[in-house]
Amino acid sequence: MSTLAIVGTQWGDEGKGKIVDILSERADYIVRYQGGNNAGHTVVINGTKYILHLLPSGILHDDKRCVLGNGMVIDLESLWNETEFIKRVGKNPEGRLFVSERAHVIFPYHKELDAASEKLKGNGSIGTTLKGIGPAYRDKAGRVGIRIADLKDEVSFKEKLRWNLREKELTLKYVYNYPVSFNFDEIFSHTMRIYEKISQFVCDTVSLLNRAIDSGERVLFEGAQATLLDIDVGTYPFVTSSNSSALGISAGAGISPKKVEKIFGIAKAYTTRVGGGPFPTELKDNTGELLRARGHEYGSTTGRPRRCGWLDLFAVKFSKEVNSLDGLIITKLDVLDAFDEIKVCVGYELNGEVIDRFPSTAKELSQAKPIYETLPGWKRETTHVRKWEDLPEEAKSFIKFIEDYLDVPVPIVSTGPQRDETIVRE
Ligand code: 2SA
Ligand code: MG
Repeated sequence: MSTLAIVGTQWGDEGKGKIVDILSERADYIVRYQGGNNAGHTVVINGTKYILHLLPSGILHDDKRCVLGNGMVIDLESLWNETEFIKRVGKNPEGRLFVSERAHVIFPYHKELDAASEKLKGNGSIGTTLKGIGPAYRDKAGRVGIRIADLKDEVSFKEKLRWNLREKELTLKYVYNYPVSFNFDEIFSHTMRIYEKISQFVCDTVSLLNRAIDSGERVLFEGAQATLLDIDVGTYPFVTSSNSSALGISAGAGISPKKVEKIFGIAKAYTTRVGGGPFPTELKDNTGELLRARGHEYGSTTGRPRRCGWLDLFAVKFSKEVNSLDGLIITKLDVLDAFDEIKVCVGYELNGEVIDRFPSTAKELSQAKPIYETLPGWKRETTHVRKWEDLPEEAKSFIKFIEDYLDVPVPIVSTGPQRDETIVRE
């Protein structure tokens, strides 16, 4: 058996796209198991930037098979657009893209509900990507969702769609005071038109993956969003609506937890968050601005500026615990090249006391005061460094500090967006 998972350990945008792209070399299958087109995975190949929202980052390798698992919520139009996009850049998805017929479909009413719910929450809004993710998962849990497999049977699909349109119109009007009327014929025929285009990719990915793993093929699971955005262990309610830590792999890919062999986390050398919710190490000053500017920290799906702050190792330690990490990959080390000194959060104080566990509630987390260690900066460019030995001493000490604090090895350090701007330690 040879399975490996990559998960974010912060609030997303840790650089999973780049790392999955590199590790895809050693995989036969690359699998997404949760979320939908709220993700924005950036891969840079020979200077060209590709942003993927739905397709696994492995799709840019010609010979790799890619799976959208049963745990995902899929906007069919976005899927079709993305397959067309990769065709335009010379990649053929045919015969190597597999979309679970058990995955749920995102409909226009999910996006309307997302917007209506955010509007009603006002200042307390979550800051979602407005892609309809939460409402689609809500329908799944409420057992009224429409799955891709439902589109095979037009009669029953019509019935389910009719019921949903009615329910959503009533909800939007009476709960949210946000009246919208949906055109059944338009939504039905549009969905069927797109379904016909993507139906060639639809199959039973649960059997496919179990058989692939059982026969020794190498499977790489690509987490989207991150552990602190996980619906169960993240900073609820400021989370996404899926298990975006390693906890979601088994359910979202339809495989036993016994089949996930190794789990690597990814952390940026600092921290970012996009959307609302507590963020103890956030910097609303020039240092935060500098991190944003140097790290190009803008949402790759929505373009929103990301909130920036120092590396919160106390939070990453919680992610290490939850995911039982075998290693932690550090990305965007080069963003710190410009700083005289670098702060790292090693604990929190809550109500005047040092706490020994990561808070369970957003309220506690918003009151937590970070405890920092200050490390010397290196003030030298690391982007072109390819070998561990060639890193400045201070940069090596920074990485070693992370390893010691978390008691986990850092096998890979990324110093730029390009494939080769990567240090793989022996
Ligand atoms: P949603 O849309 O229901 O999943 O939003 C719920 C929360 O989850 C956050 N979220 C994300 N955080 C970081 N990166 C994400 N992907 C895009 C990117 C986001 C973008 O790569 O930059 O472009 O804005 C992502 N997707 C969801 C979201 O901000 C909410 O806090
Ligand atoms: Mg992203």
